[in-house]
Order: sequence, then structure tokens, then C-alpha cells
Amino acid sequence: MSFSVPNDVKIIDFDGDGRKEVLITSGGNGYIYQYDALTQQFSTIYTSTTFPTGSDRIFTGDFNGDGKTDILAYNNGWSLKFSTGTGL
Ligand SMILES: [Ca+2]
Ligand SMILES: [Ca+2]
Repeated sequence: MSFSVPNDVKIIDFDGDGRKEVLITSGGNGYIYQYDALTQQFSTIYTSTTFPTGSDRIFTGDFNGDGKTDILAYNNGWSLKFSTGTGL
């Protein structure tokens, strides 16, 4: 991870495997990072230029009960996107 000043950071379980991922918004982009215990580094598993972005207010929860953390964002209106485990 290489952001000195992210807009927002959330700890989520994006793929529902019980290990946490890191959701970061920075400027016009959104990223999800997963920690790899073998390499001891974070790697990017999701990148988007549309959702979520740094201008969104981010709320997280497993809204559909499938074990994967979903993302609710507010930016001149509400948007809810469900995690598929690899995307939104
Ligand atoms: Ca996980
Ligand atoms: Ca879910």
C-alpha cells in the first residue's frame, strides 16, 4: 500500500473467508488489499475508478448475509453494492 493520505480506510471481510481485507479510497479510486501471510505483504485484489471513490462516504456491512462485506456509499445519493468475493 502506498497512500500517504487516504480519504477513508475500512477493515472488511470482502471474500467472506474470515480473514480481513483493507478497503481504501484515495482521490478518484477505490482499492481492496489482502494480506498474504507467505509474502508478508498486502496485494491488491480489487481496483475501481468508479466505486467506491474518495468523494464517497463509506459504510460497510454484510447486508445480504452471505458472509462477504458489502459496501454502502453516499455521494449525492446512496449506492449499495454487494461483494461477489472478487468484485462489486
Ligand atoms: Ca477475507
Ligand atoms: Ca454480503
